[in-house]
Amino acid sequence: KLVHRGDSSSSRETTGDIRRGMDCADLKQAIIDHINFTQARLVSQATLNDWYMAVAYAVRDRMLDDWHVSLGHLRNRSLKIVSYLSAEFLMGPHLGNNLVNLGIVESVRRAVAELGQNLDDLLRQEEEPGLGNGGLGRLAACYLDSLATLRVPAIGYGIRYEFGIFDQEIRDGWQVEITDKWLRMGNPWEICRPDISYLVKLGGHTEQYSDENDCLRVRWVPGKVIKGVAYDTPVAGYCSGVTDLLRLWKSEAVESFNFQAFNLGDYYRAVDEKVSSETISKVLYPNDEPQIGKQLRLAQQYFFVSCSLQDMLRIQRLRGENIGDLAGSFAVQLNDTHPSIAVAELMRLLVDEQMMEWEPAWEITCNVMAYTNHTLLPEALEKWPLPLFSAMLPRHLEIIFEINRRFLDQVRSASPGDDGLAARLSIIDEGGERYVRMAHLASVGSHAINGVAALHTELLKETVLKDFHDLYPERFHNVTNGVTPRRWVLLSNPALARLISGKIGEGWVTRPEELRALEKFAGQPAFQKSWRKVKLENKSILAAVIRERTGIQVDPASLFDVLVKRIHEYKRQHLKVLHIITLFNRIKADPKSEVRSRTFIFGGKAAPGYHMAKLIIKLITSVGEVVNNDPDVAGRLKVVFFPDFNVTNGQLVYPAADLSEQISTAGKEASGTGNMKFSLNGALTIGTLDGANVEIRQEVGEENFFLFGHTAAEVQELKSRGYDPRSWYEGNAPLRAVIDRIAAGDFSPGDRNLFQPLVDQLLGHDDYLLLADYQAYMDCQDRVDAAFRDRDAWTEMSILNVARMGMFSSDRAIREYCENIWHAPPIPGD
Ligand code: Z2T
Repeated sequence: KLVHRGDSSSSRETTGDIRRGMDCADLKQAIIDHINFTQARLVSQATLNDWYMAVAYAVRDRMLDDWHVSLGHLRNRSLKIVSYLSAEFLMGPHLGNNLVNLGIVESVRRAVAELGQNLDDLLRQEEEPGLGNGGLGRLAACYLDSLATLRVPAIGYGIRYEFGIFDQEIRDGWQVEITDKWLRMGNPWEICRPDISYLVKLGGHTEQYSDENDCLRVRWVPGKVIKGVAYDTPVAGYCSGVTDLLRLWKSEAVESFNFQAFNLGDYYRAVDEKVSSETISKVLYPNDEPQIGKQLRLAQQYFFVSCSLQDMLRIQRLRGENIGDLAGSFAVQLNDTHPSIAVAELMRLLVDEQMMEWEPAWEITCNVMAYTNHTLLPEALEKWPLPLFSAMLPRHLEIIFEINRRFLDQVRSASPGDDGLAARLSIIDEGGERYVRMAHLASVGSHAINGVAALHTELLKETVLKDFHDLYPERFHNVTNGVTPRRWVLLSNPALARLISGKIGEGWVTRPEELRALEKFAGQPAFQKSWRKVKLENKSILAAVIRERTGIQVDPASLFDVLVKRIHEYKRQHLKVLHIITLFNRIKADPKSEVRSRTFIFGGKAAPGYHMAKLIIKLITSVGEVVNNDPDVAGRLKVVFFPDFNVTNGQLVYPAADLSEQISTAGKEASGTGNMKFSLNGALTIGTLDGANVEIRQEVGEENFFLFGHTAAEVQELKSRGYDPRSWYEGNAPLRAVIDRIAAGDFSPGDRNLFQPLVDQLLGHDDYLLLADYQAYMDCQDRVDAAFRDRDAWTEMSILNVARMGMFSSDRAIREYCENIWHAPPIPGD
């Protein structure tokens, strides 16, 4: 029960009871209370999960004081609230992160130990909320951590998927998808708020009517109404005193009105309604980049956007402010185009429901919205066929037509006669089947548009959004992505964190530019030795887990060469496979040839419908099967596919890597964020000039980065000249030997043609230029081998990498958003 603290010296209303106690005795009592009264178990009967739940609740209790104060600031009119709209939040396990950010790891560890439990065992009990596909969802999570750490009032708005990203198992070398049941044991971190709920309309038609002033207005008569209920999760900043809010919407049926009147038929219809309403937030679409135009996906997007905007209007009223001043209270960030229907929905709420005139409503909308683009891949740009769109959102289509009409009028008056330009800029794609282009809607309706790495932003301005850049150059910004050093170093690599803090103090956690102070120890033998010891220990821990999950025994002394990310042709996991087979061929040609010991670790999920990606997984496991058991290889090469790569497993993998593989075709990876996590943990990067690799290399120094491959400009040039992969194949004997071995079925005994589609793609089209980058990649890998032989020089490079990674903290990125895009100051104090 929350008790008002009767302390007149404090105007803060807090919980004021013992649930704030952080000392060991308080924590122990709190945990036991939760075993007894929340889990309803006797301590003697408690399961491991009961202990986890009890600790989680005890920790959550301790977040509430800060949370109440922070939520109070949402009503402070002088503060702007950042409203981060994202279809995905890949938060990862909460318990460990909250312990780190509250600064209570050691006290909770002791309390738990005194109760006869082991904290690490309890941490492993948590099922991670996998409410995202990959980089985009994880970025949203890192940004919430930084917003709270920087004391910026913020709400992350999204969907409470009942089933997040599938769990991956590997059977017979193939990916098998298992339903993610993360809520199975309950979720101690969320608080259901049945009183915070909104109605969301779908389908139906529109009607015109005259209001009391004889103004023509539009009414949307929906075919169906559903309800969104808020589920809140506190997000604690790192030692900042601020706890922000992640608010996820669950869809429910509206209570059937006229309850007494229903007959049996109505009852069953009501049951069907309930099921179909709850479907909306049922499952995350597991596709990362290619968009799939499914109706339910559009319903999900509209559902969470409408709830979130209605919630913002409610908060605006709570603040006692006018709806007309919305842009002074909120900065809405659209995480890619997934929430871009917000532009039309805010217009509808303002014009149809708040009865505002079009022009002021449009000004508010543009001032509130900002749009982040995360990809240049044409197949990933969202567009919705007009019939599908108008069937679900008839009013929004009218509003979009009106936005477009006014927009194109301006375009035409600025560039008279240029019909091509108007057609290219139009929100509606009219070249054949008609579509709503969501990136255009987001760009027209936002005051700021940003890419996620310097190269990406430049390419965005030159290609996908070129016409918009010509029209509105001042709207364009770059904000290079960042990752939180709290989860990705402090929590996942405590030994490294301790070593660093022992040398330079703990300031680097929030001021990572202080890591530069490590530079002067980079050449020091004693420090290098400790550095290597930490890395070796992390590799041993990973080796044990690999053994347990795959049965493969790997040598922690070997070079750990790691490629973990979603499986996609543009990310070129199969280029890495070509490298492995090349080494294998060298050994088979001469078993005594010197091939250095390496462990190749792959991880990542393939979209269930992406057959080539699934075949690449099968290729990796099949090559592993042959290489790992070959007597001539004699254990020098080990190929591991680590199943179910997710946040939890990432925390284990990044700290154990020697070499980070960032080998996408230049111009294709918008930023990458795994590249940052590796380098922050002391891995050296082998990579192309793509995404944030460019800036990482600049920061760590080109002598500390293994660069290879065609540049984005060269890729374009090659393609425009008519790229012919077969000539690259024919002109390179080792490459030919590698491809021929795959084509001959050497890795697919019993099914010679298994990998034929892959071989055909490489020799026929090779859209991602593997063959053109092959030789450069092999040569670069040979340089890696030579460098790894010199242990001290390698260690020095590793230390310098960490020392110079400060700019890739998500705190830096969030400061840039706050200053350049949101104009949102922190909460004063502290
Ligand atoms: C995604 O994770 C990314 C881009 C998308 O475009 C969709 C998803 Cl689910 C629509 C990734 C980019 O591929 C990656 O380069 C980037 O680092 C990440 O978003 C965060 O910006």
